[in-house]
Amino acid sequence: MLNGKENQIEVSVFQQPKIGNKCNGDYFFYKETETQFISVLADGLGSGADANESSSAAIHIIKDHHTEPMEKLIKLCNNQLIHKRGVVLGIIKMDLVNKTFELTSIGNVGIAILKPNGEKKRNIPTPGYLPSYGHSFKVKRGELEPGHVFLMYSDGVYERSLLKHVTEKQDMFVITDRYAKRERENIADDTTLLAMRYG
Ligand SMILES: [Mn+2]
Repeated sequence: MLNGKENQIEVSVFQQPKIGNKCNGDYFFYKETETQFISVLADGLGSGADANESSSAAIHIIKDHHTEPMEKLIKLCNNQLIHKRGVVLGIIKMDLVNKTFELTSIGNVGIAILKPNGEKKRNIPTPGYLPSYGHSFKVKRGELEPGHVFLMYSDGVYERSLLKHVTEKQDMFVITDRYAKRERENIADDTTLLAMRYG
């Protein structure tokens, strides 16, 4: 479990490999600068070391170019993965100057937004995975409001359980810790859950 308040975004992460595996095929990264916050989650198809090779390649290329626009990041990632095993991917970018966000998920990486008014909204992913050819990817954009909570998770997370119990008022650590305690014994796939609050 990782957690901490870095400047404007409070982040907590729960990650655990599939029961019986040592190596996690999910890989994530997040970073806050003065002008932006970015978080990325990649889930390599399959599990274990082969999956990890692809998901870590995807994360590293985005890490090296994290200030580039969304479309460019996806393109870089796509090029990096040609001849490798595929990944599904989620990216959330927050513009801390203009107070806007943009996000995308490709394949089954879940993203949900909890608004300060209690509304919960699941993002509809673009079907498929990377690498892919000639595809366009849906990018969702919106205004960033103080108190906005973003959840991003791999398909090892039991989404119904997560969304049923979570509220926008909880600390990020509480969200990941309670999920871990409820579901730790039922981890059927590599699992990563990131909880992030702005403001
Ligand atoms: Mn998975």
